[in-house]
Formats: sequence, structure tokens, C-alpha cells
Amino acid sequence: MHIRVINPNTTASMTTAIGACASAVAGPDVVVEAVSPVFGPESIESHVDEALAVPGVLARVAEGEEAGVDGYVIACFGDPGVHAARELARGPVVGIAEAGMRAATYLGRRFSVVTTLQRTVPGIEALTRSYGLADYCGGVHATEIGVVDLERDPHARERTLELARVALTADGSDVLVLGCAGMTDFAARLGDELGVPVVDGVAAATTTVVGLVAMGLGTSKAGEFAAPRAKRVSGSWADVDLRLPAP
Ligand code: 2AL
Repeated sequence: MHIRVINPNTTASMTTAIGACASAVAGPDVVVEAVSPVFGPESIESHVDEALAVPGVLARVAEGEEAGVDGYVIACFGDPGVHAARELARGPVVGIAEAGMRAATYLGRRFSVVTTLQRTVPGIEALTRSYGLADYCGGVHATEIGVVDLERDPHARERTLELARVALTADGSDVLVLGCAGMTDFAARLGDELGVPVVDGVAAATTTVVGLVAMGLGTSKAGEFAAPRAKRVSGSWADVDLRLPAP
């Protein structure tokens, strides 16, 4: 079985960490290939970031289809491009937010999410509603540590732990969901320290995809996720300029 784990941002060290996490849970007979887009932002923390990341994610799926990939994980907590990716893929496509939050519902009565920036919280809350999981979600909380700083800030894990403690108590939750793929390395220790199940969406999505492929199941092509209709696409990416601020 060949699973492609797509980190929608272009931070290579994060792609490596995500790949290691996915490989650790995938099982010995599964080839896990972690990739990031050839074009896109270094982190995804806004709707513009998400929109810019999606074309590169879709290109990685299209390429994967030619290489015979059996299933895909979209490893960013906004699940960017998941529906579009399903139109391109034969196999299952699973986002880490949906998989992480669904897994949490098997493990307790209510989950809290701890994520990166406050500005991403309403979008995550909207995902809980669109997935039908809002009743299980006690709250979504932000550390205000940006995605790339999860690796760079030596206090990132500790601050995530402190916020998680407060969140679980305030929300009355018995499960924690990590709200960013960049937190994947935090999961095991946080679980020990918090004394509740801590769900890493990368692991949850990987095991979900592996399970679906093992069941011989793929994306339905009978409706919404059929291949897109052939049409002319005009212009060139090189001519698209959003006048974004320089870093
Ligand atoms: C994420 C994530 O998982 N990867 C990324 O670049 N941004 N999510 C988030 N809430 O910041």
C-alpha cells in the first residue's frame, strides 16, 4: 500500500516530522511518502494562505494518481483542498482536522482543540459544524504561537501544555485534539502529562486512510466527487500577483 501524506505548507522540516509520525502508525506494509507543494506559503494561518496552498496540494494529488498512490492525507488542520482533492483521487482523501476530531469522539464525551493563532479559531469552529461534530467540541483555543515557531520557540510545547490544561477544565472536556500538524511531535508527552487521550490528526488521518484502503474503499465517483468536467483554463500562475506584504 502506498500512502501520500501532503503537508500543504512548504516548510520542509515540518514535512519530515509529519512523515515520521505517519510512518510510525502506518504499519510495516505501508509505504508512506511525505511531500509538500512545489509552490505555496511556508505556513497556513489565514484564508489567503489556504487558497495559495491548494493548487500545489492538488498538483501533488494529480502526480500521485499517475504514480498509483492508494490514498492521501492532507496534513493541515484547515483541511485545505480536501474536497477538490477527492475529485482528482481514486482512493480516499482524509484531512487531519476531520480525522482528529472524529477519532476524539470515539475516546470521550467532549473534546477541546488547541491550535496556533486566534485568527484560525473561527475557521476550525466552522469545520466542527460542517462535519457535524460541533456538539462534541467543548472549545477551540489558541496559543498564539505561529506554525513555524512551533519548531523554533523552545517554550512552544510547554505553552501548549499549559493552555491545554486550562482548556480541558474550562470546557469540561476529556479528550484533547492537537489543532496543527506542526504539533505532531507533542502528542505522546502531552498525553502523559495531561492524563487524557491526546489526538494527533496526522496519526488519526493516516490510520483512517490505511484502514479504508485495506477495506478496498476509495472516493465515490458517483456524485459530487466525480472527476471535474474538462474545460479551458486560461492565463498563467506567473501573472497572478496578490500584492501581499513581503516577509
Ligand atoms: C496549520 C497546520 O496544521 N499547518 C499549517 O501550516 N497551519 N494549522 C493551523 N491551525 O495553524
